[in-house]
Amino acid sequence: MSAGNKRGAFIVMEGLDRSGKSTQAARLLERLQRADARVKLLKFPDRTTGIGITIDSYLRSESELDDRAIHLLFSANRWELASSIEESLRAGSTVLCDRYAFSGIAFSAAKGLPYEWCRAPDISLPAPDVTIFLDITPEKAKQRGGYGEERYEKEEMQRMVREVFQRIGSETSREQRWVVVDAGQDIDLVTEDIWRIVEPLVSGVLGPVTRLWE
Ligand code: FDM
Ligand code: MG
Repeated sequence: MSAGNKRGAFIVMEGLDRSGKSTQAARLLERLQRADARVKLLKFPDRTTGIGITIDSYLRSESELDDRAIHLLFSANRWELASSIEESLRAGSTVLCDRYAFSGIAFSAAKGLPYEWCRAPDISLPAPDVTIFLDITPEKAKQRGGYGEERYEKEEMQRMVREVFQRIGSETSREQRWVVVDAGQDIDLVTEDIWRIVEPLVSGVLGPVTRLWE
């Protein structure tokens, strides 16, 4: 990163299950490392923390939890890492995040919880400088070798999740950019589209870290 009062960029990748998000995040990490040594890759849920272990057990259907309780745990899992995200950004690292608060809203609202209620606990989290939404139809996602065993990996659920993601995108402010990438195209073309969005941010961004929906 160049000198001056720049901080690292906060980049979030969102999308349906099997949209290629994790593959693209890994490719982007590699490319960022070549362009700029300091980059951190995070993934939510972070299944390694105490809260994350509870979330993991729920997602694998090994335990049951009230819809609101699990929603708040997903949010708490972000809050427990929020200060370290801010510190990394201020120290000049690029932070790349595989899922964030937008998944929190999309999946819980798709289950029928009120949209505004779902958004509330994530208000004031560090806001991404850009969110890249890897858009794919649920039909096409399903063709990619089918879904795994986890809760939510069902076509009907994914269809509703996509609708909520589209609402989030339409309501995101200009400063907190939401960029849609066609994830149904050839994998290398997706990688190139993502790089075009991220490359201008590699040298860091000016101004303080903003907060979600404030
Ligand atoms: N998920 C993820 C939620 O329901 N809420 C959240 O806040 C987050 C971050 O967890 F089905 C869902 C989305 C997905 C599942 O995600 C696990 P990964 O990316 O497949 O591990
Ligand atoms: Mg998954």
